[in-house]
Amino acid sequence: MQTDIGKKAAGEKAAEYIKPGMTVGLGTGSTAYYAILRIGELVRAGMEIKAVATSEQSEQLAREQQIPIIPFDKVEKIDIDIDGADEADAQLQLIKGGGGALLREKIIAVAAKEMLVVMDESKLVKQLGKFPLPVEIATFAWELTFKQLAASGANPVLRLKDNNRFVTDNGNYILDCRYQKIHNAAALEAQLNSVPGVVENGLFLHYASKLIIGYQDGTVREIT
Ligand code: ABF
Repeated sequence: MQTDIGKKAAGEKAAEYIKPGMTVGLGTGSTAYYAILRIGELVRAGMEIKAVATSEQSEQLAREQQIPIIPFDKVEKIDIDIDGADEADAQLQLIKGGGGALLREKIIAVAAKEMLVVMDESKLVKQLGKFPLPVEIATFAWELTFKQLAASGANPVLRLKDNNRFVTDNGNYILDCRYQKIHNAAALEAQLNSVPGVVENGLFLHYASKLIIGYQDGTVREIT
């Protein structure tokens, strides 16, 4: 697809950083998809790596590509985590979670020595917030958590899928919070984490080591 030229270029560029013997985190989304395909080619060509997946979707794709998935109790340290993003700024602050996998993605990202964020040019923004911030919440009394966030100015919307409440891989709901502009991401993350019903938020402020940005002409730009 025309729109995938940038995604494909970014995903394949990220796979070049994978070296034999590494343990790799495999992200979720249509850009990480291309990294996983390329890593599968490397594995089938004989490269020995181990992998963990950030979602059931990425685990299934990895298995189809014959990438060896190991259980988390066998993971010493993740060398490189390759994952997508919904928005990223030049300070490597991200909004993630459009795919609903933000909790597992953040658990993997924090355990990785390096996080390579693969994206096309449309994801690079001057200021985070135009993309609604996904916030994963407990299902218990979710209406009260909704009201808490609404009162704080989050302008939340309960995420639906096929007219039913979207349920994450972890059995939780997601509120998509329409801030439009996020002026102080660190302060917002602390505020969200202070709400008991909030399980995790889609602000990834301290994890990305490098943005790998693919363009429609097939070129790639990196920001570190
Ligand atoms: C995933 O990648 C999610 O956190 C994020 O929503 C998604 C971006 O997907 P895509 O690469 O398809 O735009 O990690």
